[in-house]
This record gives sequence, C-alpha cells and structure tokens, in this order.
Amino acid sequence: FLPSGNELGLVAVGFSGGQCKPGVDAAPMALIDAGIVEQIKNDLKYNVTYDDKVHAYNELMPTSDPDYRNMKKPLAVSAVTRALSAQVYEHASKGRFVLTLGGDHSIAIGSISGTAQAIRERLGREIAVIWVDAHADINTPETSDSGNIHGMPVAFLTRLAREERQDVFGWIKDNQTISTRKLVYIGLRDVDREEKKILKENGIKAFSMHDIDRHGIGRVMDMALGWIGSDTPIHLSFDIDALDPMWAPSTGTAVRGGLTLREGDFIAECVHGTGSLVALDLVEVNPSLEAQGATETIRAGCSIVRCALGDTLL
Ligand code: Z70
Ligand code: MN
Ligand code: MN
Ligand code: MN
Repeated sequence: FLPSGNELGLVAVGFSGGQCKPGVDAAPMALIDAGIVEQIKNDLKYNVTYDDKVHAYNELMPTSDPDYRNMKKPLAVSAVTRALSAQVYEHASKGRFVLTLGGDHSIAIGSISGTAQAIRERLGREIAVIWVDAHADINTPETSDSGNIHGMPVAFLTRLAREERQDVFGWIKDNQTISTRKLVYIGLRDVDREEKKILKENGIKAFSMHDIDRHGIGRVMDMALGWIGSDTPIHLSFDIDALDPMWAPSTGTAVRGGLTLREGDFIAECVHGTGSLVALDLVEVNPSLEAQGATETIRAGCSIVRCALGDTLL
C-alpha cells in the first residue's frame, strides 16, 4: 500500500482558529520560504503535487461564530477541517503521500479524516495514528478548560466526542474516524487531568517523556511501532511543541522538558523506516512567537519533515 512512485501531495494550511494566538497561520509560508519544497523535490526525489497556495479558507469564514458547547470558533474550525479533509482525501485516494503543513493542531481533524477515508476505500484498511506532542489533544468540549479546539482533535477523530450539527463536525462520517487501539502518543508531558482519565479508560497507548527517560527513544519507538504492528498504514501527526523549547521555542504552548532535535528526527526516521507511512502533519510552528528563535524552529520543522520522508544520514 506504499504510496507509489514517490508521489507526494502537499497541502499548506494557514489556519490559526483552533487556538487564540495569531501567527501560526504564517508557518506554511515560512517553511516554504526556508526551502522545504525544494528539499522534498531535489534532495528526496519526490514528485510534488502542490497548488502553490497557502489556504486561508477566507471564503469559508462565518461572519458570526459564537461559542458552542464550550468550543471557540466552532463554525470556522469545522468548515476549514471539512475542506481540508476533501483536499487530503483527493491526494491520498490517488496514491500520493500527503504532507499537510499547518496551522494549529485542530487541522488534524481534516488531514486524518481524509487519510482514514482514502485508505479504507483504497485498501480496506484502518490507519494507525502516531501523535507526537507535549499534549494529548483529546479533550472533549465538556472536559476542555480552554475551549480551544486544537486541544480536541483526537476526541472528534476517535468519536470520544461527537456532535450531530453538520456545521460543527457532524460531517465526520464513520469511515473517516480512527480507532483508539491504533493510536499511539509520544512525547506527552502536559496532559490535563480529565485527559489522563480518558487515556486510562480507553486503554490508549501513550509514551510520555518519563517513558523516554526510562527506556530511551530507541526502545520507545520499538514499543510504539510494535503496538501498531507491521503492514498498518500510518499517519504521523507531529506537533512541533513535542520538541523542547531549546530547539523549538516559537510555538503557542511551549513546555520545557521535551524531546531533543535528534529524538524528534529519530521518531520521524523510525516511522519512515516502517515503509508504512502514508501521511504527515507538521503543526503549531508560530514564527511570530519568540521571534529570535523562529529560524531555529522552522529549521527543526523542515528537519522533521525530511526525516519522515526518508532523508538518510549516511
Ligand atoms: C490544553 C487544552 C494544547 C497545543 C496547547 C492544551 C492543548 N490541553 N495543544 N497547545 N498544541 O487547551 O485543551
Ligand atoms: Mn497538538
Ligand atoms: Mn502540543
Ligand atoms: Mn480540566
């Protein structure tokens, strides 16, 4: 089921409505200006299908978007992720590897639902998701303290949260969802109390920074990939805040005690090495925060992407 012929579809999503800080919408252009597309084409030899646009989805923005069930900007996030889902589906259904550059992490509702649907239809298989993040992003609207939807994408994708209203994620169909059994977290260190309960009650596999300290990243990756099993299509959703702020300071919710740059790259290299990676998100780079560290953060993001696409050290 490997995306054949090194075909890659790129979607650039300039969206920040899943959280409150402006600037994360500028990340795709910053990554592109740093040369990510040339690196993918020239160094890694992919055929890139890209519409040369950073999508802001302005035409989808509602004039009024009041809180609903404690969610902030529910109409905007729902509309954007619905449109993104169709874009990602379009690439993945043609056998392309799909790279989605965010944007805040709410966009994973779109990217993962699109991948899940395409892989089910093409291969009759359920995807696994590896979620690399300081945060679990599995709050339901009811458990969330912030109301920020970038803290909820995993809940909507797994159906732990659902909503009938078509304009508030009611558009998510069963064939676009993922199983909690095929979800693995790596890098967690800032998980809300209610989220810990959700992880425990649903038996979700999670490797925190403590686990990485105890076992080392090598064994953690063996365990993570062992849990998923071989020959399972994998969607890797990488939040740059999984990295320590020393390497990625320019992000909305920096949390100390994170992954080194090499540990982040190593995760991406190991997932590439399975031969089963079908899609990658890179999210939460915010060049306007800690601006003196923006170049470093962008470089770290480019490095993660290259490693996931098969850049080799030797
Ligand atoms: C918190 C919430 C979050 C990223 C913050 C934080 C979630 N659990 N995710 N920054 N990337 O608001 O739900
Ligand atoms: Mn996240
Ligand atoms: Mn995060
Ligand atoms: Mn809480």
